[in-house]
Amino acid sequence: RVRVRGLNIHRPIIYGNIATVLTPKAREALAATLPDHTHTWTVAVRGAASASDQDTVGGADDLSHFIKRVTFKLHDTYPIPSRNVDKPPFEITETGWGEFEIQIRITFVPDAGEKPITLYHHLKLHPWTATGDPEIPPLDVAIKAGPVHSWQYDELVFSDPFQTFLATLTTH
Ligand code: SLL
Repeated sequence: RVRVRGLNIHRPIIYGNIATVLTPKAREALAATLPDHTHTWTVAVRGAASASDQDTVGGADDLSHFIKRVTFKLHDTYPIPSRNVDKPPFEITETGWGEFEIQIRITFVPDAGEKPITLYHHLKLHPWTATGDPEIPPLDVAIKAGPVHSWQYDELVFSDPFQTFLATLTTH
């Protein structure tokens, strides 16, 4: 296994969440089992390639050629809080009532010879208010504000990559 010394190869990603207030119908459906749930949300890791690249099937947004698994560790109030996703889209959709820190562990393909990395994302459900008021806005205010997005940009850096792994990265 030959390493290409002195080379850093970067892959841009975004990770974070979108959250929306449950519709009255969705709340009704959950009323018997999870009456306190107010929001639906999706936490995800995605490639941050340009929009035009993302239109290409299997193009630059496909992280699966170097990511083997993403493990999302949710709050302990969730059944089976540790959730593995082994193929794109690397995301989990859930419902809930509260914000918490999500641990996102990225495991790379064996060929990469890279240790897993861990990212942290604060699940955001409630919209920012103009006043910066820390109070949770009432649901009718949140509905008017629309979906909440909270995303962070990062770059995965592979240093001195194995030759075969470099070939995998650069041919995708
Ligand atoms: C808080 N520290 O108190 C946080 C905890 C936990 C969120 C938030 C539902 C889990 C379930 C859920 O939204 N948990 O019952 O399925 O705000």
